[in-house]
Amino acid sequence: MKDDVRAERFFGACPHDCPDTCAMIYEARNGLLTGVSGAREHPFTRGGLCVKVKDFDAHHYNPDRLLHPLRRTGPKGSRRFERISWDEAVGEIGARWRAIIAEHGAQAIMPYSYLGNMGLVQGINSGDPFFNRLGATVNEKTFCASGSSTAWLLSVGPTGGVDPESFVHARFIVIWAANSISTNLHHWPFVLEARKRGAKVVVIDAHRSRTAKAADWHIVPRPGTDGALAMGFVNSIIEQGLVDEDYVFRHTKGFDELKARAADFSPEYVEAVTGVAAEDVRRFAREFATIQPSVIRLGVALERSAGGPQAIRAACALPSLVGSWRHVGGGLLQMPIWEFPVDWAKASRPDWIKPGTRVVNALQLGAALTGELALDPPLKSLFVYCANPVSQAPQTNKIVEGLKREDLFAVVAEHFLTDTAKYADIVLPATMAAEHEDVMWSWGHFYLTYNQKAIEPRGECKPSSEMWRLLAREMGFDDPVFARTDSELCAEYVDWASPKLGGADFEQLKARGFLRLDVGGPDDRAPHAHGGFPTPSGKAEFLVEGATNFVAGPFRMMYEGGQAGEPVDPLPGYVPPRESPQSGRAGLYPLNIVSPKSHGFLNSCYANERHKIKGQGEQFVLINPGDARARDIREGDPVRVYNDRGDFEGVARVSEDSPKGVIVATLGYWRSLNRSDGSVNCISSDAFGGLGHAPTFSDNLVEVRRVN
Ligand SMILES: Nc1nc2c(c(=O)[nH]1)N[C@H]1C(S)=C(S)[C@@H](COP(=O)(O)OP(=O)(O)OC[C@H]3O[C@@H](n4cnc5c(=O)[nH]c(N)nc54)[C@H](O)[C@@H]3O)O[C@H]1N2
Ligand SMILES: Nc1nc2c(c(=O)[nH]1)N[C@H]1C(S)=C(S)[C@@H](COP(=O)(O)OP(=O)(O)OC[C@H]3O[C@@H](n4cnc5c(=O)[nH]c(N)nc54)[C@H](O)[C@@H]3O)O[C@H]1N2
Ligand SMILES: [Mo]
Repeated sequence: MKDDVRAERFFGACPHDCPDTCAMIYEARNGLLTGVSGAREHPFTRGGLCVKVKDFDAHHYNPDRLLHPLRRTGPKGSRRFERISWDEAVGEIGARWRAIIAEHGAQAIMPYSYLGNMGLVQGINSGDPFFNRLGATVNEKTFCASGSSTAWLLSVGPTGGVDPESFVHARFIVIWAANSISTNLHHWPFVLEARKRGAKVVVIDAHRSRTAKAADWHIVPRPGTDGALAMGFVNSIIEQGLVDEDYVFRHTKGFDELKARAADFSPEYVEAVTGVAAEDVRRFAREFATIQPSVIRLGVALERSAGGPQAIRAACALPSLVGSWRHVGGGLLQMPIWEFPVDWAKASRPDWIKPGTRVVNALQLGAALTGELALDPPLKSLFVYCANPVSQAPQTNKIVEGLKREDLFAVVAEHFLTDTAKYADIVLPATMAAEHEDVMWSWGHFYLTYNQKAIEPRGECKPSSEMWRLLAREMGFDDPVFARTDSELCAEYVDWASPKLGGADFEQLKARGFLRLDVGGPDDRAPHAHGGFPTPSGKAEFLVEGATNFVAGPFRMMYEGGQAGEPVDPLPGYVPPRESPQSGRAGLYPLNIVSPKSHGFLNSCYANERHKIKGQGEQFVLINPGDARARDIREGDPVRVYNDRGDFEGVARVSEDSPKGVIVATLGYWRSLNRSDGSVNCISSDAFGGLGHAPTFSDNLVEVRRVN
């Protein structure tokens, strides 16, 4: 590379599924990406990048990247492929699909996508217009924050809640089932700033995470028992006379009913269920009520058990009970997405879904592919993009069994030959973020972020948008949306007329790289100081009447219908885990497993890069010394974790960080790179948690053995 070529700078936006959505700067010379840094002037991400993307430029040049379309030549999963052209790939997909449609109808085809890329134009929903136009089965996506969102909408409505930047004004900060230092890194400085100003930081977590270690107080409930804990807080706030009666009277609905329900949750009962000392339940209630402003950051992990979403409803009641919302920095933070002026109707075209089109949930991919769901017509083709189900979805052995079906035509668009892509019939090479244009919303702050194309794609990689254009032409779709450029789509998928944009337009976003939504400033914004909740009653609803279960979440606009239908408990409460030491399975599988995010990976991204694996360490299994001793397991021993759904191997880390009866193995590792052909989702159940078809990743029993 010549030194005399001046570096060009471009606006970048981290495309990953992370609340932080960092504003970045790409540096390019001679058409090559030569550097990536954080944009210093961004008020939330402030120029910092995490360990995962700090060498994002090198990620683009990873020698293992897929650079050409591939066609399978060996048995499924054998990794034997031949290089083909895009014309051949698209032609073959078209031919196979036309045959499938003629024989079984278009619903025999299903897309499967998730947040490998969060961009509006290149990400999770980018294929919706194409697949809805095709008439394919609708893929319901409830991996993440869906149960949480259903609970949120029932409790407080689609409000952005407390600005994460307003946390500096809080005096009592509760981080509930989130490991911020690993998963929401750019929020942590706001928490530390609050602490410098005198705030107390409480972490409620089933194990001693990095964030729990850094907290002033770590409260440790048994996995999936948070509903009882939250109801115990409600009980104790009421018992100790700490209710803000004026706020409750003016701005909430159903206090008397909530009080009656909470009467069953004495601190002593809560101690028996959750393992949290009765005195700690009382103390938390007292401090949360009296040290104002108090605020709760609801982690996604709180939803991952049978009672998760009901626990979130109970937690949502707390700030209203004690009037935290009155203050700047007081209340609840779930996800700011509810304020984003994204035009989902344009981005996803739910109006193109023909009435009666079936919906298959992503968590049940294995059951759908193996025939367990008895789908008619059966799935004959699967198109995976921005997702890696063999690593990330539950019951992965069932998924692998389904992907091996000779009569399934599978296409995977990817950066790498992942544990999923290796089973594809056709592999399509996708661009990385510096190689395409996009606009990002965020689920962790109030900024819209622009991602400029900085370099030409490597090899024959194509952006998702171009892939849909080619497939639309192949299938004969002539709607104008399939002829738009990426810039046009970026402009079209944002609702620029929304008051949240305060008159800004796409040109302004392009000129600055990011735009703050017009939701009030973090130093004076108290969104519900005077109530005004966007619920049917206009109040925070402890009691909801006549509601049925529904799937919410950021992607609810991608289709209409497919509602789950069963009645919702009018009140928050405690639903015990499906799999707990009290359940029948415990005789065979006595340990609860929690499988949170890895510090060094982003879901399964980067888990194939040697230097990232080195930083993160190999798949470990955190086990309490007592549980380890009982199984003759010592630090560093290879161990096998198993139940009737499958197994995986890891290395034992014996530590009090895991409470007795709980093991922790973090998520993301590729099973093909692990000690055995297994990873943590081999053991997880595909059952839904309570509301919103939430996953149950924290609701699984296992046993652990030393591998000799
Ligand atoms: N480094 C990194 N950052 C990420 C990701 C990543 O893979 N790696 N993924 C991104 C994504 S997609 C998401 S959704 C977010 C998720 O971010 P978080 O919400 O932080 O989720 P997790 O890290 O899965 O789990 C957080 C904590 O919840 C605890 N926990 C699990 N079950 C329970 C329970 O039943 N009760 C209680 N009280 N605690 C429980 C775990 O012990 C864990 O320490 O992170 C995002 N950021
Ligand atoms: N046990 C357990 N399982 C879990 C969780 C848990 O906590 N525990 N968490 C769940 C949660 S919260 C989530 S969000 C899901 C995440 O599930 P997924 O979204 O399936 O996870 P990723 O590993 O991020 O997979 C994204 C894939 O998309 C690819 N990709 C990235 N960008 C692009 C692009 O532009 N185009 C294309 N075609 N591909 C791209 C990446 O290379 C990667 O292989 O996992 C869930 N699974
Ligand atoms: Mo997630």
